[in-house]
Amino acid sequence: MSIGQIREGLARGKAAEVTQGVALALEQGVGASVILNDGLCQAMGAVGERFRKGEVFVPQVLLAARAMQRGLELLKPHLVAAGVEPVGTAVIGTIRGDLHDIGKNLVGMMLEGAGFRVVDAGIGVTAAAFVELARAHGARIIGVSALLTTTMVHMREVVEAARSSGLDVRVMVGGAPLTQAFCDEIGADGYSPDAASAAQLALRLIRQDREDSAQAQAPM
Ligand code: B1M
Repeated sequence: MSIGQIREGLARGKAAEVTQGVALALEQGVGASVILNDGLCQAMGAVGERFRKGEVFVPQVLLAARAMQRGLELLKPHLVAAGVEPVGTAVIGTIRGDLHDIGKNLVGMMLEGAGFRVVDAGIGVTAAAFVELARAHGARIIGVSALLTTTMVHMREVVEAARSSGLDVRVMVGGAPLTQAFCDEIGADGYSPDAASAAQLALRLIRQDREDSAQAQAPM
């Protein structure tokens, strides 16, 4: 019932209906990841499909996106575990030319849940800005999101800027049009298809770095 209300509310861009549905589902004991995947993400996917077919237009998509953000705000405390010891800092952002930020925000929440301190660089972020923020905050991870086939190409610039900066930072990429093959092609350190696996990937990259430096310091 409440999941249906969430989907319908999101499809119609009604933030109040979405937040009511989310609150009700939480009250009924429905898991946050079920609400996220079966409710919010599924409904947003359907909106995207209708947009692609020309059945709805940018203003409706924008309303749906706002409704989704409100729903995510309610879910955030349930997705992010409290009191986790920070494992490192991650700078996240949406690549330059791209203003889609819902997926990026979700990745940020999951990273926080996995124990990262997250610095959100926002949308339309240049390679230089990613690297400067990583330097300023001592970040070990730069997470770059892209939702457009026309902007994903700029991700290569972030990888190159990170490499030439001399910083000890790993670049991970994600977003609907991306693939592992694209990640390999631009030389990024990792790709993940969704927010939950993005957090696992970030942890793996950090652990791998620690193991590498422990091996390098071990006596011969
Ligand atoms: Co836009 N849009 N949009 N849009 N929009 C898409 C992406 C599109 C696929 C719609 C379609 O045609 N079916 C299409 C892109 C086509 C393409 O490039 N091949 C498109 C287009 C064309 C456009 C405009 C050009 C439309 C126009 O103006 N004519 C324009 C571009 C503006 C710009 O960026 N310069 C535009 C604008 C907008 C709105 C502003 C209206 C709004 C964005 C609002 C906002 O973000 N604040 C919007 C929306 C909402 C969408 C759709 C409908 C939904 C995106 C979304 O939030 N999904 C989208 C269609 C779709 O995806 N089905 C569409 C929910 C979110 C949770 O999923 O972001 O994929 P997603 O994130 C996932 C994974 O991808 C992954 O984890 C998340 C969840 O687990 N992930 C990562 C994401 N980042 C990651 C980073 C990681 C790891 C995983 O590591 C760092």
